[in-house]
Amino acid sequence: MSTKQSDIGLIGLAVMGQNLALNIADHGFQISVYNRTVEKTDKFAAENPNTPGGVVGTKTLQEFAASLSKPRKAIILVQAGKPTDAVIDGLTQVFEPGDIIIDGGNALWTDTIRREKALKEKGFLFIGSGVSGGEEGARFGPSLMPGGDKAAFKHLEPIWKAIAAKVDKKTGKPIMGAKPGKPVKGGVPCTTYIGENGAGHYVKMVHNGIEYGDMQMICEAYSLMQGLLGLKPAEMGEIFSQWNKGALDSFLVEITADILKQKDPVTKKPFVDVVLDTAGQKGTGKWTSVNALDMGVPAPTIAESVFARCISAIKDERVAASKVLKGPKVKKVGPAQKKALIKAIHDALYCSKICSYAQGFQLMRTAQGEYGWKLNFGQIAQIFRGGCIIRAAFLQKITEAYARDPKLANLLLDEYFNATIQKAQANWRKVIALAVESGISVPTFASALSYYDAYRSARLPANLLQAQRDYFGAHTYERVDQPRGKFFHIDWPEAVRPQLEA
Ligand code: NBP
Repeated sequence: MSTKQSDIGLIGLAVMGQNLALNIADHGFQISVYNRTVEKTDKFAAENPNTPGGVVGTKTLQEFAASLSKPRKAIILVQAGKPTDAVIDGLTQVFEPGDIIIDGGNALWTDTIRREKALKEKGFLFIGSGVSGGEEGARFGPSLMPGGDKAAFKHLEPIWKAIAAKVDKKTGKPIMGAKPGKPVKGGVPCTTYIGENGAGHYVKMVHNGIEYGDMQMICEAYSLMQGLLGLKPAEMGEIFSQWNKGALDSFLVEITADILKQKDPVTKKPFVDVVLDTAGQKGTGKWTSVNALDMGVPAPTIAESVFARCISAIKDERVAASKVLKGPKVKKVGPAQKKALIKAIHDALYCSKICSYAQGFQLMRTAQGEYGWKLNFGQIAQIFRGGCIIRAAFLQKITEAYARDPKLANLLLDEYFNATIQKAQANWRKVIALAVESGISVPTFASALSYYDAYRSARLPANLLQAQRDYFGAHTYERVDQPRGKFFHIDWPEAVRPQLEA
């Protein structure tokens, strides 16, 4: 065992912890590791004896704490919720005031706010950092979204910058090709200090909500190509590969192309055809949608992507309903229109994606007011460009939009996104109309378009709604011919004259 004290420690040697520890060691930092089940620690340390920085296995929290240089820094990568609290409690027994605890799990941001406050009272510094990119990202470069004590982050920053994904300074494209023991050199790291207390975990949560939207939108494009054009998976795989060379260039489109071209090893049928159509979820998409409802921020496309998973999960009910509930015949599109329809589906996907991201960034914008954070949206889009699941060329456009106007009220108002939607919206509408006429469910495409149409409406039918509320509940209403903030009520049903309320 090393006599040198470690630069950092990590607790939780499951998939994420093991990979992040190796990433850190690859960058020349000595890391101490600890896991509740000691055998995992022993095995992990034994399997990785020669990393550039060195891995030090420790069997107790006391030994773990004693092995770290001061101020001690410990990353927690255990199951979110109670296990994280249990580990924090343990660390406070063996750490000293001034030491830094970093939670890299998928914590609910309000838990992070609570933990930071409680730890600060005891003199400990706390960072809640989103870690995105799954196993592969953790190993070779995740997108890292740290929030919490800024001074404490200074101690973590060199390590976070070293291990984060890197993108090319000019193109913004991820720099790939890291191998065990050989991390990529140069490039802009996909990490930046996000904001105080729970800001990092909040941004990670919204990232996941956006990810839910992206995935469902891609599924709807697939469903339309299958339903309207009768395309086979391999052919659709080729189309997604083509799309990945243009505006839709992204990790999720790239893996979709691979998946659609994949054959089932057992039956040799297209792999997607043998996968059951029921999707699971772990909760971050739901958290995003619940928070949107709590704050009154319209994020319908993200919420629809969560509901789409929910309806997929009631498979037996759907199978039974499919035998009873009738819809229209699918309007098959002939070969002459094939190319144009594929282009239209591409455009529908791109426009819907713009709306979904507009909603995600609106959420963050409102949250910063709610929680007193100062978020830099251009930088947030920048750190999403590499390492994480939603990495995409498109994010560069978001960074540029916020560079043009850091106070941009909604991404839809940016000149690039506005012009893009102007150009593509006829196709977007055509695709949704065809889907509706053919009885193909496209919840995220349709909700994105509805969001767009509502956002660009100077007058919505909420006038009638507010009148209904005044009728049955005396909820009062504002008038178009009076200043905002003046409320009226009329005595229903024999209303004669508006009467001023207090
Ligand atoms: P898991 O979420 O499956 O957690 C397993 C780890 O938690 C093991 O090391 C386990 O120790 C430890 N643990 C548990 Br469970 N209860 C504990 C307790 N009471 N005290 C101490 N340790 C406890 O691991 P993961 O999939 O690697 O994810 C780690 C974190 O990263 C999670 O918060 C997750 O949401 C987040 N995340 C995961 C991904 C991903 O792709 N998997 C991506 C991004 C973020 P044991 O070995 O003794 O059981």
